[in-house]
Amino acid sequence: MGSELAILGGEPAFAEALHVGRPNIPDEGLVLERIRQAIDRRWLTSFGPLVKEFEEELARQAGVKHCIATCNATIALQVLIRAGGLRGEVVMPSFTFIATAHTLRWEGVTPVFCDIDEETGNIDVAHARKVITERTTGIMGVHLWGNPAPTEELAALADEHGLRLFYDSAHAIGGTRLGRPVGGFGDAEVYSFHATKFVNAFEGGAIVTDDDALAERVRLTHNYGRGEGNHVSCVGTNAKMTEVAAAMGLTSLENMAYLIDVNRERFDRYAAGLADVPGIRLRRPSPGNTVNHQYVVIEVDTPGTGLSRDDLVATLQAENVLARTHFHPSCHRTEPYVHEQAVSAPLPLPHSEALSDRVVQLPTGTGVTLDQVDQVCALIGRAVRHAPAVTKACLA
Ligand code: T4K
Repeated sequence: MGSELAILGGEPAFAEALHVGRPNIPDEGLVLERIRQAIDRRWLTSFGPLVKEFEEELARQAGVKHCIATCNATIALQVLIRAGGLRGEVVMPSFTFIATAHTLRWEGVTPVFCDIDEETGNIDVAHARKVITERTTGIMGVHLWGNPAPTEELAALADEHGLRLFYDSAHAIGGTRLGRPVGGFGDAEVYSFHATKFVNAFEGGAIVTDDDALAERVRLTHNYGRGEGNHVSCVGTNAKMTEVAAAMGLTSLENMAYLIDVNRERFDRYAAGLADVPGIRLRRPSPGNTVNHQYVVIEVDTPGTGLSRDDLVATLQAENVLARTHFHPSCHRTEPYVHEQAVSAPLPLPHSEALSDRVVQLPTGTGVTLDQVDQVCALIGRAVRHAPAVTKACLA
């Protein structure tokens, strides 16, 4: 690494981009063998043996009776919202990926945004309580960056008001709360297996639930409303997972323990490398939680660093470190919801806004070496030490 930061005129530290979200390829040989077997069987989609095996393993791992695999998590959320009978308004945290809100809107439900606890990044249950109205039919919790939400408090709130409780668990497979695995909380949870996710199926999702009746409606809804003998009993869509996706997903799932170790090693290395950088804080799982460490997230405290979050990101990107700022802006500051404040966000959401202005995601996973983690930490340290010059360069 040269001595001058690229943003100040030096050479970029990395010749090739270091991505956030580089897929983990579990065991390439086994993935290809499974795909070859699927081709040999001439059974490529529609409840094939690999999808069934993947579903069984996901349900076992979550400690629930049912799993329905889907083509992605966005469709899985839509299917669950419809099959679960959500109508009117649903309370959800604003600080999440836009898909959580859009899937409700797509199903004709109004997402009512509530604030988060900045420490955990998850829904502020006291605020959620305040935005419940007579039109509310459910709560959509999110385990942000894999850190499980306050599931006990949310269950109590949902019970008190007779609401459905679902979780968008797109980030969270492999995590636990108070010793219980993610996947078994609320009435149902939804995983994402997008290429960038901890368990990767190219694209994919799944709904896990212990509720027999809900599972049955989800199964119908994700297959055109058709059940036994192709009898159609409700409106449905095509949300099925393919065998190719399941080949990757299953192999990825089998490697989960190894992938958690890889991620944790990188997380610990970031923790050591950033410990003495003023104004930079590495986010950690909440007490009682374990996570898959797929997301390495730092917070930039500008009074401490002398550098804005966006200028730090620009500095890293100039070095070919493609740091990201998910989830900025929060959903309630995004179209179309930003123009519907009276309905979807009746109160200000200062904590969502503050956190979304401070966070940066850094590269991790099998695509990033420990040496590269050290280099990224060194670049962040150097950017902070040269904050006035970096700020000036970013203004130019
Ligand atoms: N709920 C939550 C809380 C979510 O975060 C998401 C999705 C969902 C629901 C919906 O899940 P899905 O319907 O996707 O299953 C990405 C992902 O598409 C999305 O899955 C994810 N969350 C969201 C946070 O980010 P993009 O468009 O910003 O990322 P993308 O695909 O451009 O990739 C990001 C980086 O990863 C790139 O810089 C390059 C790298 N990459 C990506 C892919 C796909 C690779 O190196 N190889 C690859 O194959 O949305």
